[in-house]
Amino acid sequence: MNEARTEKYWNRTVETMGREQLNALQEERLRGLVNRVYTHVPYYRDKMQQIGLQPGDIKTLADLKKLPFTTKTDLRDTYPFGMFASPMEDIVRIHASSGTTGKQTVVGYTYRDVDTWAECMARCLVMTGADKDSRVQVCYGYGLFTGGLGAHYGAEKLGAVTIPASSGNTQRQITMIKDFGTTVLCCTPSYALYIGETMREMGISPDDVKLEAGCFGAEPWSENMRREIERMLGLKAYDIYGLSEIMGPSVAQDCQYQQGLHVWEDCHIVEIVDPDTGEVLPEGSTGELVFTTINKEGFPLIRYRTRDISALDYGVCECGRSHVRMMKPSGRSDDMLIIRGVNVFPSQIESVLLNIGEATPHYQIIVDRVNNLDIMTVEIEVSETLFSDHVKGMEQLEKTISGQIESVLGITSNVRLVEPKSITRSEGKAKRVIDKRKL
Ligand code: DLL
Repeated sequence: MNEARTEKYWNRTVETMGREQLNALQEERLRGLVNRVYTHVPYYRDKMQQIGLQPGDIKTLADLKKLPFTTKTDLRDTYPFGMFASPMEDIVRIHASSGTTGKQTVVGYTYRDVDTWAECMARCLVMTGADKDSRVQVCYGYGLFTGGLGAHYGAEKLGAVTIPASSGNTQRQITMIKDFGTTVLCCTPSYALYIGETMREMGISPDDVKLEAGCFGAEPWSENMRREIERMLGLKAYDIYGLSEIMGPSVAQDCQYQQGLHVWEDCHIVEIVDPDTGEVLPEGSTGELVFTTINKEGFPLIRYRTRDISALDYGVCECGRSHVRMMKPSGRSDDMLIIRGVNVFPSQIESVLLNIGEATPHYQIIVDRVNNLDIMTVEIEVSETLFSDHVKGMEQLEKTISGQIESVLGITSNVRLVEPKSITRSEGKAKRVIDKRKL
């Protein structure tokens, strides 16, 4: 158990560290990181050499902008382990998330990395008021997705009773919430709403359960949705942000004042850049979040372009934590969709369709939210001959496509074959996605 822990903080020394000291720590760790990747990751060494940069050129935080960006494409090019900075014998965990094509983005953690991650997650849980007497039900998916195990290790580090429920089987989730006296719920905000709704259908009111707080994230959600979840579940809803490439859940979370999400700056340097030019933007500007991981061994990243749009606030927060706050991500600068917590790139669906002879490349993805659950429908034009054929063949093809989409993305979809030329042709960029969800 962490000695520095008090009622209010998990790690007071770090969480309330003065700006000067925090920046000094970041600089020291940045220098260590640059040396580490230059020595151990040939991909980074080549990139730096190409622009004539030596590790010794990076001395202060102001030098950060000399370093090249890292993008999802870099991770794909080095798939699966090419960016690891530790030998495989020191890697103890692997996670993965979807990439823009069939290949996943693979990340690796050393034992120390898993511990650092658990520390950050424990800080997030304590920010919600949780402590070792809490009962934390983790309904994020367990597996390659970072949500389940990420929240789990943090809850265990805190010393709370950890309930590894994983996602799905909503009625059973509610029975556990009730019978086990769950006080903290960790899941996506859309699943939280669904749990709330199912609870109501089961005749269970928020007064019948002991829920106090929730760490909800992995997808964008609005303030309205926050209030709705709070009303339905009778808890205080916190926004937790993260991405597999950086750490999974716990990169940032809001405190009780909910004026932005504190980014754990002893572990990450965060910048906001212009999504088009890559230029670093002044404090307060809205742009793309870029992270440099300064406290990771296995898979450290330099200036990783998240594609998430946000802004930073370095102002003093009433909670006493000095770490910068990022505003709720307001969208993305690419076409990635998050459907039931799963990252989906339209290009992944396109590649499934192109592998199926009878489908034409004209398709549209329609996303909607029905009863608080995301529903994805894929409309695809088929050839004249197939369309005039009998219905049975069409149904069979719809099933095949839906099955293949599920095997690639891991989520179900409704597939609808439509008449040739019925999908509106575009004169510019094709509008592949219609997102009807009102967040
Ligand atoms: O979603 C990690 C996570 C798990 C975060 C559980 C929070 C809770 P990925 O699957 O790699 O990792 O997806 C990362 O999800 O770049 C954002 O676009 C989006 N995202 C994550 N958290 C939030 C949030 C996990 N609180 C991508 N608000 C990110 C808005 C979020 N978007």
